[in-house]
Amino acid sequence: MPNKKPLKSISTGSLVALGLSVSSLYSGLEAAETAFETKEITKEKHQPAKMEGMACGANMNMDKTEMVCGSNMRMDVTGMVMYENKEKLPKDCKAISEDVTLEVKAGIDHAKPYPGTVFGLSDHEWEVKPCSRITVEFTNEDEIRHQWMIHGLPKYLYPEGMFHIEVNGKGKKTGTFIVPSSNYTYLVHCDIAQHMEKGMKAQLKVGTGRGDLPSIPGISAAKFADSF
Ligand SMILES: [Cu+2]
Repeated sequence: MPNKKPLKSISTGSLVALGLSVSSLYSGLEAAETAFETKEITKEKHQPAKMEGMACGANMNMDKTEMVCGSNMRMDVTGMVMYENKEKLPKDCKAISEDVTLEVKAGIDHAKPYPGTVFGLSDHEWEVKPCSRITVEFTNEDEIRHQWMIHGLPKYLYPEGMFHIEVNGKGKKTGTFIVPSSNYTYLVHCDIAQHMEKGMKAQLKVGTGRGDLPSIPGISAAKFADSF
C-alpha cells in the first residue's frame, strides 16, 4: 500500500519530538488561559457587588426578616434572590430598551402537557429586546424548592454569569436583571437535582436569539434521544 511507507519513516524519536511540541503548545495555551482567568478573577475581585454578597453569611437570621446582603442577595426562610441588578447597564448598552415583567409559575401541574416530565414551568421560552430590564415574578406552586436560574450573563455584572430566584415551597419571589445587547439564547433552569432533566428547562432569547437549546419542553428535541 502506498501510504504505508510514510508511516514507517516516522521514527520513535520524531514521535516523541512531536509529542513534546504538542505538549509545549498545550502548556502554552494553558498558560494563556490561566493568565486570562487570573485577569478575570482579578477583575471580579474589584466588583463590590460580589464581595457584598459573600460577606453577609455570619449574621443570618433565618427565622423572620428578609436579610439583605449588599445589593446582591436577599434571602429569608422562604427563599432568595441572588445577583439582582436593577441599575447597572451592560457595557454594550447605552440605555434600558424596555422594562419587561415575566410572570412564571413552577410546579408539577405544569408538567402535565409534556409526557416524560415531572416538574414544570408555565412557560419555557421568553423573547426580549436587547438591553431589556427583566423582572421575574416567580411563583412556586409546589411544597418543595424550585428555582428560576439563568446562566451566561456577563461576569463583570453577574458573579458566575448568573441571576437566580429560589422559592422554598409555595410562595412568590420577584427579582430583576438587565441583559446585554447581543443576540443570544440563555439557559434558564431549576438547579435542584433532576428538576431540569425532568422538565424545568427553558430559554430566554435576547434579540433574535441564537437558535434553540436542546430538551426544552414543547420547543426542542433532546440532544440524545432515549433508546427505548
Ligand atoms: Cu425545581
